[in-house]
Amino acid sequence: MATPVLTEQEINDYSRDGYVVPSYRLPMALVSELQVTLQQLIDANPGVRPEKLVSAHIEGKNDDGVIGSQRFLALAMFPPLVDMVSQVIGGDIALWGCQVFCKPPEDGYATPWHQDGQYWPIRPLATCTVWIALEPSLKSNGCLRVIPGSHTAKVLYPHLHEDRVELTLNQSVHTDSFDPAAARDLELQPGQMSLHDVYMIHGANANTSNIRRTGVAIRYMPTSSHFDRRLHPAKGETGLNLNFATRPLWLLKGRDVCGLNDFTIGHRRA
Ligand SMILES: O=C(O)CCC(=O)C(=O)O
Repeated sequence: MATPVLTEQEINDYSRDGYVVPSYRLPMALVSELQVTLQQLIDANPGVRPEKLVSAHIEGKNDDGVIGSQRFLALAMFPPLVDMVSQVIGGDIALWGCQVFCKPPEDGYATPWHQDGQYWPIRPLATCTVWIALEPSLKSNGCLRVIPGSHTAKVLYPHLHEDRVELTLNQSVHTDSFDPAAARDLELQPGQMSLHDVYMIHGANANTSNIRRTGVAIRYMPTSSHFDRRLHPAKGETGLNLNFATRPLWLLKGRDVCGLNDFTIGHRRA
């Protein structure tokens, strides 16, 4: 049997803290290829803020308004990533999302404190996000920040709608619900990654440095959950252009345990 990607300790850390930075890194040759793809993605989408490159894994113009690339789909299917995810959410896995969060130097948008589950149509709510750094992600350029253990109660805390333009999304969890002083900064080098749970509170500061910061966030759910296309955020609520009705799903491992997920919708351009 192949050696598991995550160690027992890393699995335990994920379960206790709601996130983990594994010792595993992407091969540098793959990181270099992805850096080229990233620039192509940005160049192909001049009308989209680079923090909001939703569904970057869908080749061609997608229903979230972005021209994506199948190279990000290949990344999402990269066996070590799928194996890692199966170590924390089990062996029946669907890929349902991939967003590139590229924060340009000087004016990269902040990501307010939030829980991802606030605006996702997945019931019961479950997802593991793998956030992969394609560029150095540091305190100085707005790395991901997490509140360890904030996932434990498995509840969604009240979120406020923030109307500022310069945010990657417009929903923010009220600071009555957690202690911002407990935040940990996840500083990562290209090819390093973090995994986080759907309930864990996280965010990122604005990028005011002169170093661009990019992460690819890949979303995987256990197929015991239903991606319910009838549930979608009210227009304008998230600040993201999201179309869950036609979002394609890929069964990456195992079977559709709940039997309700549709793996055909949205694949017409594949
Ligand atoms: O990269 C960021 O600034 C935010 C990422 C995030 O919120 C996520 O991946 O869920």
